[in-house]
Amino acid sequence: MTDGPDQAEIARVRDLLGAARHVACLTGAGISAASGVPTYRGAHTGRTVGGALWDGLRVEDWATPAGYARDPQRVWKWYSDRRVQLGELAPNAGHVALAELEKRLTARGGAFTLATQNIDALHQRAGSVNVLALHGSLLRIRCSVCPYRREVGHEPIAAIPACPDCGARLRPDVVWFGEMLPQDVWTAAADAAGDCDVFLTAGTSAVVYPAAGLVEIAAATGATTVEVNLEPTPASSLVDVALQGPADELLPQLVA
Ligand code: BJW
Ligand code: ZN
Repeated sequence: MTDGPDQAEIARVRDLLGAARHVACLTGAGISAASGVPTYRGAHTGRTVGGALWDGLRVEDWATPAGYARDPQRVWKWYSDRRVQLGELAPNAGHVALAELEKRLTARGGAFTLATQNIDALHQRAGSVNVLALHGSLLRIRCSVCPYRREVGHEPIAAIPACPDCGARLRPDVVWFGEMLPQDVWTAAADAAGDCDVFLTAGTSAVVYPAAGLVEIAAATGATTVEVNLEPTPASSLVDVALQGPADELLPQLVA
């Protein structure tokens, strides 16, 4: 347990969530930090690596189509290693709390939409159902050229496979910088942000767009907005309630 926000603030958010008709949520790497998934930037707890520098590279340097074209084998191996590592990790209390919130809301005729920037599928493994994976999935690969895609498991894939349909190089089915988010997924997330009465953002540095714009959409359309993060972010000055602390401790308190 950390010092964290005072109990009155926690109780206020708990009441808001308890009375909401539609809760929409945006999560980022910070929610998976307690599971051992490294974050990309920002503060981090002792349990994980933060501000990730992988193999000497920053995410902005290699998570681009140009980065893959420059050194496909290195980038491919990096994704393969992460997929293997993910197989050894499990959802934490933060993921479980959001799955529980969805269950409660739907049981009383409400709605819950979870837009996540994470590619780790830990929300789904924790039991969340209405999940919008804005940046794709580590557990899917696709063709660089044609529509071919397939699910993959946690086993390493050493060599880059060729597309069975067109022969082109396969790639991770994730969204790199400069690429569009899947249109249907983005539209559903933006619609939810515009429709919800409470918008909860957790564990994101709120610097990568368009995902970071969801809280702006929610605030502009009158939702009460709540942020849970280890440190202040660009979203903190916009939200109605900013709670500082680890998501795996705060989210269970908000949903209790
Ligand atoms: C805890 C915690 C604990 C730690 N508890 N908290 C305006 C200006 C300049 C550029 C742009 C702009 N608008 C758009 C762009 C381009 C770009 C962008 O946003 N760049 C910014 C960096 C400026 N966006 C894009 O390119 C996007 N596409 C797009 O805009 O399409 C339209 C377009 C097309 C063509 C041309 C132009 C426009 C696509 C973005 C794709 C992002 N992809 C990645 C990689 C995915 C694959 C992979 O992982 O390998 O997605 S980048 C990386 O960042 C990843 C994440 O999903 C994403 C966001 O990171 P997130 O989740 O917020 O994590 P962190 O690490 O940043 O933050 C963790 C936070 O948690 C920290 O604050 C910690 O304090 C906190 N924390 N432990 C609670 N226990
Ligand atoms: Zn193909």
